Amino acid sequence: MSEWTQLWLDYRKVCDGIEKVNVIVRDFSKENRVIKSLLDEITRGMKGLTGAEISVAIKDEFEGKSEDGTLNVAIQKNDEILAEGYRIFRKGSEVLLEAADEKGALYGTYHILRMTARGELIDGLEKKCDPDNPLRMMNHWDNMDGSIERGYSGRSFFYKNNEVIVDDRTRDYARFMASIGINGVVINNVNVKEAASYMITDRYFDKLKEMSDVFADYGIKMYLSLNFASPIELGGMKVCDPLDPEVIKWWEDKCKEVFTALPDLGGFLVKADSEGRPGPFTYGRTQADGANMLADVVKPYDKLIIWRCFVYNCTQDWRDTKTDRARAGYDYFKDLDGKYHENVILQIKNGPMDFQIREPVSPLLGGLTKTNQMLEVQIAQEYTGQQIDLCYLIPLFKEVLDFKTYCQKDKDTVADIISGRAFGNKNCGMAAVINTGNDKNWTGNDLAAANLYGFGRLAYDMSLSAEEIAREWVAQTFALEKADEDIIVKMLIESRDIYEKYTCPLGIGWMVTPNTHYGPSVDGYEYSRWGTYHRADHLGLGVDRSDKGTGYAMQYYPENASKYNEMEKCPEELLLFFHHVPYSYKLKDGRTLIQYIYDSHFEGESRAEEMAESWEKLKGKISDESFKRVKNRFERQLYNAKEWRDQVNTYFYRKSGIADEKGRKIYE
Ligand code: GCW
Repeated sequence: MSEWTQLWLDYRKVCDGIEKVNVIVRDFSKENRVIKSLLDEITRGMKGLTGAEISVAIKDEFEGKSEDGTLNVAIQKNDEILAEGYRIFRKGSEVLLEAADEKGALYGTYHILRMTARGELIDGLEKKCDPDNPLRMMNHWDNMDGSIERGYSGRSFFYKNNEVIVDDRTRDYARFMASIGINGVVINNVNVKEAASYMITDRYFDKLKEMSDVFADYGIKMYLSLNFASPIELGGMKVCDPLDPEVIKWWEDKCKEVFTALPDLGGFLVKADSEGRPGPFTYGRTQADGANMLADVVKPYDKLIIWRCFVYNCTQDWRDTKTDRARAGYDYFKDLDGKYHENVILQIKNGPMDFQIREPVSPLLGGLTKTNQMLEVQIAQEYTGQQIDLCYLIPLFKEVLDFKTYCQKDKDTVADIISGRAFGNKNCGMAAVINTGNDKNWTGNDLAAANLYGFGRLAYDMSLSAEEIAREWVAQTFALEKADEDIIVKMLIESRDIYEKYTCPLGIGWMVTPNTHYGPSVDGYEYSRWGTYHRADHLGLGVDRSDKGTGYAMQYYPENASKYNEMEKCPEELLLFFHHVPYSYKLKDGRTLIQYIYDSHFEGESRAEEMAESWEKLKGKISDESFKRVKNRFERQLYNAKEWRDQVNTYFYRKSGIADEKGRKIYE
């Protein structure tokens, strides 16, 4: 038994009637590392799924006549297809896979295996796929001591005791990523400290080169998070001012060293001036000064600087109701639009705060029109259940992508902007803070792997629906009868709504246990320095972000600003994000706000119970181990849901003194 599962690449036998699979590769070089991986994978996959004998030949034509029970797969080059895209055709026993490059061929191979697993590789098939986003990245928050910041599935499989690990698990990880179309991986935490600062020194070059080679076999570029204060910490300099010629010279020498040792490295991700990390502000410089300096230094090597926009004042005084953390990203970055160099990408979290279960879309997305933008989401579920509570996040990501920013007449959605369709740029895409660790099942909760799978598939093809993605993942992971597949798909699809209902209401966010961010603590952050308040009193709750409050709503283009600015027009799911609302305020369905809070919390908890019950129906239909792991997570989720329900209800009952109309149990 392996120490880890194969996730959706389990390749158990699901297909009858194929006895022989012949694979030939035309035009591509058989020495190419990606083609080698492709051939390994199709051999392994087809063998597993069909039980067939596999023959792989690097020649132009199949030999002999194809007999019944034979599948002939030809992989060939077609320069007319876009980079990293592919075409799949099936006619009779012949399957043709065409791609312009090796990566496209590899993605197409995984698609063939996916369809085989689902019985969809049928006669007459024609499938055309081109990637929507140029960059499709995973961000690891793994530390070199083996811990993972906001990691909920064990320790890092990249590092142990300040050493880099490269082993079979690295290769399996790369396979999983390639199978969902990921082409970039940042391997270390954005908070670069201690040993991680030395990743750009010869202490780690050899091991990192080994890792980057494994990734390259699967068409994946490795990236590193960078410590902006490296000139001080590694170079012994007094400053890291981005405009200081000696600092620039230090970076030039450093990058020469780094890219000589690690030629395939894609570039650097930088968290600067954020939550105690160093940055250009210390020297009175702008974010653009910092990003552009590094971008110019890496340009001769054709590398990227991905610069995070998660910059805000984290030493706020809760008494100050004018400062608004939600405003910060836009305030710091908007005026510099157009000043960033071509190989800089600004990486923007989906919401203006921090990966809450419900937030408006960041107004920076589309607020910037002359700057490369990349969307950052988090599948690690820091605030959305920590891979204990089920929370399938693809519906949330779809909402973000579909959001109309009104930045121009058409092609103005977030999807248009980050894919480059809106402004014709190529340095852009999507990144996810990943949810993996060295747990046997990789993601703590087996069902949390749906987010891992889903993110990659969505980043490649944004037209897929949340349900289609869920179905693909369930089918490949569990290979169940349709009715049982439906049970899991339904759970996934409903899980976000359920989680939202028993936690913080109507976009207010937070109310979590400080530091750990799991479980309720309504006032946990209310008097803290982090800028995350609900402002509840005896009359109502919510943050006034209208033009009469912090003015945040006005950061949007007028169509959205006018909607968010008025309580009556504001989408209800975001009501408390934008307004301080009386408990007696009537929602559209006639219920008062306080009644809505009670109702949603009772409903969320009871639907979580139903979800846990429906899992019981799958006993004996999936592996016992997997069944038990998920069952255990549901037990913990139910405990959590009850705590949330009761603490939130009691809190607002005590504040408002208004009883539940339905007379349910609210503790006093
Ligand atoms: O959500 C917050 C987390 C921090 C994290 C930070 C960030 C890596 O609580 O742990 O630090 O966001 O995104 O930089």
